[in-house]
Amino acid sequence: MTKSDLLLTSPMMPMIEQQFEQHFNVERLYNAADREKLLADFGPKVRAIGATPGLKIDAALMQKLPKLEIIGSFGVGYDAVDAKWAAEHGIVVTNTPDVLNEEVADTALGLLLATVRQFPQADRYLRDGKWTEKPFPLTATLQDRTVGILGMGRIGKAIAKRLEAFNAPVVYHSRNKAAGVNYKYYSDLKAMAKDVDVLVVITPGGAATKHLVNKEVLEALGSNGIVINVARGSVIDEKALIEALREKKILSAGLDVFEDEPKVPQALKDMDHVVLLPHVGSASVHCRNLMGQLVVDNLVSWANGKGPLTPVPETPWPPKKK
Ligand code: 8YV
Repeated sequence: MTKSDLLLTSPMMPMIEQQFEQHFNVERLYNAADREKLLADFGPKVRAIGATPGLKIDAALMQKLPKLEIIGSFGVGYDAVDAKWAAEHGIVVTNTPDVLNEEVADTALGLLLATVRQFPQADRYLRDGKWTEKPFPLTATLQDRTVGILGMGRIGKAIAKRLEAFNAPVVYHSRNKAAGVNYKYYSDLKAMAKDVDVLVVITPGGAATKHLVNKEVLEALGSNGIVINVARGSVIDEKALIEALREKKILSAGLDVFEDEPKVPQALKDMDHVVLLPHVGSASVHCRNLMGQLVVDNLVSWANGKGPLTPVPETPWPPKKK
């Protein structure tokens, strides 16, 4: 059987690239000396893309690949791929849902506890030798807080389940009421922010959610409020967040994601009342292997004529004809 041509737009885990090599003719755009030449020579044959969210897969790129049929994107979030354009042109996009739910929910809880109880700050305090002078100052607690979750999808539900075990009342906001959950629903984000002490952001990124958490929402959260973001930096207006933190309009923030990763504003790094992580929500060996295998399985299943396993909602399988 002849192998299909696959374009790697950004580096992927070795276990992914090795399996791609077995099943496809692979060309690497990410280390091409002449990107345009590679696209001109190889582009007309490309039927599949392997991608990570690091590089935008937009109309301009897809237009150069007239035979493109499928994009296997690493991660549950696929805001870097123009899925609408892909759908209109008969191209299927796959992501890696479910396999990361528990890991990202674990990270969210870890980040929440670290932020509320200031564990990273306490660690720095100990290392700086300050404990021998006096005890670390008392901190805020999770035990008197109601948590508002922005986004009650698969990961939102896994976070809510954990919060129940921590005795924290949960409410949520999403575009529509989620089926099968009994937590109080707010159709209005600002109204929810007013009623809670913690806002956990776990809604997809992209144009539809850009800067959903803005100045007004942060002000509604109030001076005891804590923001946790394990979704996408774009969901929060980062400038407004920095302003709110600086002016103590909210208490603190725990952030795993940023608007212009891996660049993090110096203003945030200079603050001691925030906890900052380098986008590690799903970054365990265990979880990343599951995600990587799902990227491979999607493309191999497609190449074997059985269709992809987890196409995104915008591009159901089988696709409409180009
Ligand atoms: C990954 C993520 O860190 O799945 C996602 O949407 O944000 C994370 O699990 C990311 O995809 C890796 O680049």
